Amino acid sequence: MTSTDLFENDDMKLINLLPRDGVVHYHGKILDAVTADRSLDKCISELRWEHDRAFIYGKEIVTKRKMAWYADAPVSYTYSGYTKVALVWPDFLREIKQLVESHSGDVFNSCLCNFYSAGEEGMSWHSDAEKDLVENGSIAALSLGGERKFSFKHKQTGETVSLTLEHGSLLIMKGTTQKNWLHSLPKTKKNVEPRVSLTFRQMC
Ligand SMILES: O=C(O)CCC(=O)C(=O)O
Repeated sequence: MTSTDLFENDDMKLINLLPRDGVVHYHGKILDAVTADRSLDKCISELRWEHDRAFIYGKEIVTKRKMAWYADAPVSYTYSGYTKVALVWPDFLREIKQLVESHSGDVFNSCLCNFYSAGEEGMSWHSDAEKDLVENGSIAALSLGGERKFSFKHKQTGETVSLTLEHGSLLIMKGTTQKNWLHSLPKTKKNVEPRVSLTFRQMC
């Protein structure tokens, strides 16, 4: 996808990547290469990463990928059977949040950060429709580091939509996307650079 493919027409209205039942806008690269590199380094070295834990079919899973969670206040967030307590934003992450808000027009009060050190780390099909999140709210994902494929699958029809998330790019999911579509970051055997995603969210 090139930057001209992102827009529907000369009004610079972003194309909805989903054919129905949700809205996904890919804004392309919103950070220049130097800023994206610097942001990636800061995220890797300064965020408080830990392996994620989940209960799946009654079994505890510890993920290879790492996560960190930040918010306006030390609120708690429950998903996959675990409750996590947020840390308060470091300044550089708050600045990235403000930039993302200026592109999306939405206000975010939390950020779930994911760190994939290699292609064998990914995230399987899921939707982000937990009760702690605003219903039909926006989720804005800023990607830093190695390019990875990202896919959507309709919960009823099984139809899929995929795109490549570039270094410094922004993807926004909104409306009924989480109700009707799953998304995943597939694992890959390709030699890919480490990647961080900053997923800014709206908590109740
Ligand atoms: O790493 C990504 O871009 C996707 C993360 C994701 O699916 C999530 O945090 O729900």
